[in-house]
Amino acid sequence: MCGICGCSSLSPEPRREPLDLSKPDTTLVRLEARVLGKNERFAMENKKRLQAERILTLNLLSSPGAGKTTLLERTLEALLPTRAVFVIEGDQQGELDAERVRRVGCPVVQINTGSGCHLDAQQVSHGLDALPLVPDSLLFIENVGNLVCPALFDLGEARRVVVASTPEGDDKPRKYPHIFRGADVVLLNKCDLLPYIRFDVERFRSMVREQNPRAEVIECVATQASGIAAWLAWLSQQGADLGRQETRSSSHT
Ligand SMILES: Nc1nc2c(ncn2[C@@H]2O[C@H](COP(=O)(O)OP(=O)(O)OP(=O)(O)O)[C@@H](O)[C@H]2O)c(=O)[nH]1
Ligand SMILES: [Mg+2]
Repeated sequence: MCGICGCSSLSPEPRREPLDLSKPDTTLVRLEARVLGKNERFAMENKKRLQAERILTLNLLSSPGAGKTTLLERTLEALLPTRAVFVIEGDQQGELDAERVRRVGCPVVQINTGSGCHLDAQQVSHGLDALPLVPDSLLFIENVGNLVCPALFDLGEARRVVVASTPEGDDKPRKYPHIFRGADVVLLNKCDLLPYIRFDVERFRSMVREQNPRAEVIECVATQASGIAAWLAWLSQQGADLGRQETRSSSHT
């Protein structure tokens, strides 16, 4: 699967069996610890840097084509008149998504992962260096379209946004649990297609709850900017919550 991290062999669940050094997968376990350990160090650095500048950072995750860039376009159109916003785009190859974001008028950097199937925290730290970031702003990171590997890699973000779309089927939260467990919010996109496909919104909502009771589910149609108001309200609440956390921690120092 991924030529960089070997993530087809990574397991996000803690291993229950004691490690038997005579078993052939010991090298894989060591590699796993090393890859994730290195990522954690970069993620921590990114987080410190972003928190110091009060930059609310959101990691956008979905399968390929669920509508992340379309949602970003609508979001940027709404926010850019009053907020400083930045975008890091992750794709295996090309600049197509960065060009779309640039057309809306937002500073953006494209990261190409080559054979890699997710962004990692070190790549994001290079992205941070390349952007003209300013304090009290917003940063969206559009991850590579993939419901599996990006769930394992903390980028230093404050919030995770999972975009699901109706043509993918209502069973995805149960089949790809890790990505849904890590979500702070789930956007159910392409709801305009509901009359034409078999998708039970209540079944989807209950499967999200099963994995992650705290994640709000927002139905939307990114192409028509429908549901965007609820998403923007959620976003502005996150900014307020982070502001309160900062005030609390600075009053304790
Ligand atoms: N019908 C419908 N189509 C949508 C909607 N949102 C996005 N699309 C279409 O879905 C396709 C993929 O949208 P993108 O926004 O590029 O999806 P993405 O998640 O950014 O894709 P990758 O970056 O390749 O993973 C495009 O043809 C969009 O026009 C929606 O709400 N309804
Ligand atoms: Mg995209």
